[in-house]
Amino acid sequence: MKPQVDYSLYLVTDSTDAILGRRDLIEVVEQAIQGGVTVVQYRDKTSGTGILVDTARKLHRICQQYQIPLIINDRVDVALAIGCEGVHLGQDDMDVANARTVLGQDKIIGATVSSIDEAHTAVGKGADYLGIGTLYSTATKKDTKNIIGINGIRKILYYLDHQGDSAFKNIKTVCIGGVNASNLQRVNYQLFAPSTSESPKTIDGVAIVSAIMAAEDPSEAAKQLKELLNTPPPFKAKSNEPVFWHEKQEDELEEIQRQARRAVETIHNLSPLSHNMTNLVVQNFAASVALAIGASPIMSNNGAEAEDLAKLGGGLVINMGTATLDSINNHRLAIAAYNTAGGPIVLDPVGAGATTARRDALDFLMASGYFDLVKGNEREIMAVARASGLILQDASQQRGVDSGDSILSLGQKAYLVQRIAARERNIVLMTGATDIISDGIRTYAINNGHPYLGMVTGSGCTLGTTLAAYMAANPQNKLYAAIAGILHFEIAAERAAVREDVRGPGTFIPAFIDELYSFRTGVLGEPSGGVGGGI
Ligand code: 3NM
Ligand code: MG
Repeated sequence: MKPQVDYSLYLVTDSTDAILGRRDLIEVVEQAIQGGVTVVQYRDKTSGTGILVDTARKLHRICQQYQIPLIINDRVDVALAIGCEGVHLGQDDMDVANARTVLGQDKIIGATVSSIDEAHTAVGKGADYLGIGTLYSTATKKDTKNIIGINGIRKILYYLDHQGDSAFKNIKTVCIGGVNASNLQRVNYQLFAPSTSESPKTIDGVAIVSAIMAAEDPSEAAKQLKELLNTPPPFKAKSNEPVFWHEKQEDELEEIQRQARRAVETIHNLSPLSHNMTNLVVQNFAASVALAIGASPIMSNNGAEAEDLAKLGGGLVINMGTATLDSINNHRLAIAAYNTAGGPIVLDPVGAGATTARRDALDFLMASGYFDLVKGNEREIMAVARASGLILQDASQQRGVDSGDSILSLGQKAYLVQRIAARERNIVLMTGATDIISDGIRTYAINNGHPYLGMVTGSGCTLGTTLAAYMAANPQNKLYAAIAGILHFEIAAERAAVREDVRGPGTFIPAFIDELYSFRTGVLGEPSGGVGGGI
């Protein structure tokens, strides 16, 4: 009988000086098992066959003691010699079908895959599980051929999930490459087959070398990783999971209004920090808007400060307005800090489709962390769709940071927004005359706002400031919090625009700040344009 394997915390060993050092492999593995590792792969690229067999036998004894399966990397002969539970084969090793012939039906055969083709072949030849990677570049394996990131792994999961054949749908998967305590929860959360179905295919585990093998205390390290695996990531810990909405639309609108009123009050009561990493042009305006809505602004582009700031319980806005190597590195540090602390991050991919450098920056940022909300105009969201792997290319080159002419219909926009959100498991907002917001399940159109907003510098950026504060103060339901933030912002704009003292965009700005301010102390009225549900 083939053993049932729990792939959740998959230890891959390493006997090199850099990782094992002078410690005893068997002891380190035993400690890791005591910490909670669920399966062990003996990986040793340098020892001779005699030592391999000898060490594998010792490892097998320990594994058997704890009833943990032992898998041998590369060497079918070694696995056969010691009678352990299986092998793991790379693309250059013995082919899965041949290994099956040698080992028989009861052994576990895993295969490393980096592409849909490789996954297709490995499953077709009868692999029991796939090690999908390389997720992130890693010092542990320098000759990795393909770093495919979150997106690459999701594509493979999606492929497996959408084959008619149950062998594909049910194949077990682990990801490998650069997984450690700082990214494990996010990686686990982001790695699923992007789809709106209620049970999309997910990874079954994470394969780890250095974060356990090189740890000072492998048992403690494994224990910590296991705990992280079993708890939702900090940015989801406080939130309600999205639900499939079955209520009638009128009830839904009432509920949104009720929640929005509550969110406005919460901002007022909590005065959350809105941490802005933004460009020089809008810093002053963003700080004024944050104060006016009742939040507490901080303008800091220094990534080194982010860890301390993230602990204050606020939200972060990353504005890609000036995408330099320096700014991107600061953003990376801040993303890690907020993902760890759990505070919401709003990504504002300003002009993301305009230049190759900005596209690269967007790819880099989206690969380095989780964004609770991504907001942008039509062109920017199309660039996000490309970075997310949803479309191959933006439909057109963006000229400036302004939106340009619309090329998508309302329905197409809603579809795109919803699909990206479902893929990223976050919230996506496409701004425009009609704003479209979705958490991948629920999608709404909001018709508030005023054309003056489009005539003043930084209105988009300061909406980001507002959304970060709203989500930080209302983490239990970030979609409603974001809608409340949009309504606050846009209804204030409507009120300001019709004031007698406002004669154009110049006089609009101070009036807008006044209206943002008075709005928060009042009650959220009927949205004049209305929130439409059920797109
Ligand atoms: N295989 P760490 S990456 C053994 O991509 C191995 O196939 C990889 O080590 C692949 O957890 C890798 O220390 C090393 O990053 C993973
Ligand atoms: Mg190999």
